[in-house]
Amino acid sequence: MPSERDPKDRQLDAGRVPLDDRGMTTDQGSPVDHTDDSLRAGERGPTLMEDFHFREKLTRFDHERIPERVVHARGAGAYGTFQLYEPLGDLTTAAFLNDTSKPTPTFVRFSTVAGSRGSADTVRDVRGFATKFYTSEGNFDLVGNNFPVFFIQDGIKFPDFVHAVKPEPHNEIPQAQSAHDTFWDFVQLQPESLHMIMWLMSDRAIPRSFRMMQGFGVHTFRLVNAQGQGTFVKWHWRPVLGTYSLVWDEVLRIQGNDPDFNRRDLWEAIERGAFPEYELCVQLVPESKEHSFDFDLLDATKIIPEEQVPLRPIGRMTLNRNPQNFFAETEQVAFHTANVVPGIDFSNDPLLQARNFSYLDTQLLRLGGPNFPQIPVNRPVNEVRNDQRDGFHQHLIHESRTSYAPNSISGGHPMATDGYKHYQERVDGVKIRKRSPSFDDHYSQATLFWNSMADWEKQHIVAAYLFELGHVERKHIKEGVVRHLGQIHPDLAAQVAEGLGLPEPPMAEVHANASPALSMTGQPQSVATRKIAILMADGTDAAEVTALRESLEGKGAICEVVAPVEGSVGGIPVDRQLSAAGSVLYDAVVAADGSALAPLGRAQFFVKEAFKHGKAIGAVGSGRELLEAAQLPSDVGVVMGDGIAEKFATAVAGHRFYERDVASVPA
Ligand code: HDD
Repeated sequence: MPSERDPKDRQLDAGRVPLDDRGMTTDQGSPVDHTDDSLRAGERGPTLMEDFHFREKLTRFDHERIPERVVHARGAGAYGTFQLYEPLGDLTTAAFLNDTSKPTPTFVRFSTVAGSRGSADTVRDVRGFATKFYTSEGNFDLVGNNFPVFFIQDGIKFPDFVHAVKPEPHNEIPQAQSAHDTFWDFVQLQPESLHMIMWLMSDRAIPRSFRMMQGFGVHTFRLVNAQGQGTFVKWHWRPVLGTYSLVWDEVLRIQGNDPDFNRRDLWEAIERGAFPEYELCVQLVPESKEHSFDFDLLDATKIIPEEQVPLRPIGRMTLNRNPQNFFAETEQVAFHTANVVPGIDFSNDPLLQARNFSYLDTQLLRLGGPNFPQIPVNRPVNEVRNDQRDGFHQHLIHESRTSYAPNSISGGHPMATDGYKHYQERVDGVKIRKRSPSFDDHYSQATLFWNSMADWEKQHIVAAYLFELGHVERKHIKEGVVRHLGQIHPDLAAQVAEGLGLPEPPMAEVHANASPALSMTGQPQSVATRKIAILMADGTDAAEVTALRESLEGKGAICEVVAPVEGSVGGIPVDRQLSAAGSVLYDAVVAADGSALAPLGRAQFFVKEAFKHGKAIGAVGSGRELLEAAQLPSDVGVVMGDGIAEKFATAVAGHRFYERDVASVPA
């Protein structure tokens, strides 16, 4: 727990129900003496209507569910704090971006987009990264994703896009997958989606952890200073641990081993005190430079390359507290792009404008009426005072005898005072249902993305296209997508066409520009919070294992002993039984025994699978025999012998050895 409780945490106390030893009551507070049998006429007779406890209990149960979010239904949340580095008064009046003396409380919800509430975490999908800042001037919601661009340019296409990616309407198949006909039909007919699709086919779509992914506000927003001067801004979250991903084959297996993989990882890290941290950065564009790019700042399918406008770090968020009740907090939290504070404003991005309608609208349905801002997780920390009244689930008792303005009876209160001022932008235009020609280029930045990838990233992108289009039944859809790939890059198009057994499409002449910041190579490296399985069995040299383990744990790694039988091995407690553990739940493996484990197919598979997924593998003592039995070649990231502690730690910190040739490894 953080040493000092923040204002949001203290405010939540009013809604908290501590567990104590007082007796059970009904919802009306009447004591209950028996809850296991309904009231009936005779031991074998019918249940009586009079049994109010029975009726209340069943009714409450029947009404437990609320509609899941139409997108981003599956998510996990955490509270945190945001600490500003230096006042930004030259750019914005926002109080929380000017006051460095105290941190701003936050709540973050991470999510997948397409799947239902109970779907697996590790699917190929965009991840939501929504942050509520509880500022002294009200809530500011930064409702972002882990990709900096989006599928469509105008929010009026959002229902079409979501209908296409969701399970197909006749049989509700497939769950939480984009690998099906309707999604790719939408893509081939809507080329504005192609840049986003490049991100979706990359490993960015399968993050190792919510703690190891970036976040983006996507749209161009506006900061406004005290002089009323505007500056365009793009918001970025940068994870302190670096941006890392899983590999596709691993993802498929994690879904069975632990469908809650990302949610559990976040929860456990916070419980352990390894608080996830993200740096908030901004890209700033003066209004005078609005038209100095070869794309439109209002087009949400485009990035501003970091090499063109560098990121300026402005503060750091630390997630330090898990919610106490999933439904009350994580399910009921309600984000809205239009929740802004003075000094932060919108741009005319048509996607953002649509969102500014949609989020409030959806919360009214999902949370059952207009009083959802009173739900504890949604309440701003500053007091709410206005003439809004009544509605379902009103919790407040307004004492004022008036609820209109102006009034003379209540002294005119509450009075509109100095507050949010919309940016003074001159707007002039004819009513027209048409996109600006500056939104027309759908290929250049998809090419930029491809050009910026390392070889292993390109291979993974090709493999992803083949997996996805391999699940598409209609040939004309595959052909349509491949035609677009010919406009993105001939190398990409040729490989995908070949894999699908299709002729090469017409190839465009493409540019060779790259933005190195788009590649996931060169991330900060650390062993901290990496999960390592130590495979042991009776006969393991416990002293050698203990020395390695202490060294790794000293660097912040999490080691778990995996053994064929629960209990302990050589006095070291076993954390997980081999038959209940998959290598895919770990970042790296140490084989610490050979004689007992080498004959076991499951142990051999464990190390072989880890090898296939590019993970660091260490061997101590007779552990080498297990690697031999699994026929593992000596390769990069397979370490043993003298100085293993340091060598292995360096290998684990490197995340994955993508350069290994694993195509023929049969795990
Ligand atoms: Fe959205 C939820 C992010 C476009 C309409 N969106 C939602 C969430 C995130 C995003 C992170 C989950 C919030 C939570 O955890 O509760 N959405 C984005 C981003 C977009 C985007 C980064 C593009 C840049 N969204 C978008 C458009 C529309 C919506 C264009 C509609 C016009 N989004 C919604 C929604 C949701 C939602 C239907 C579902 C549940 C909710 O809002 O609270 O209103």
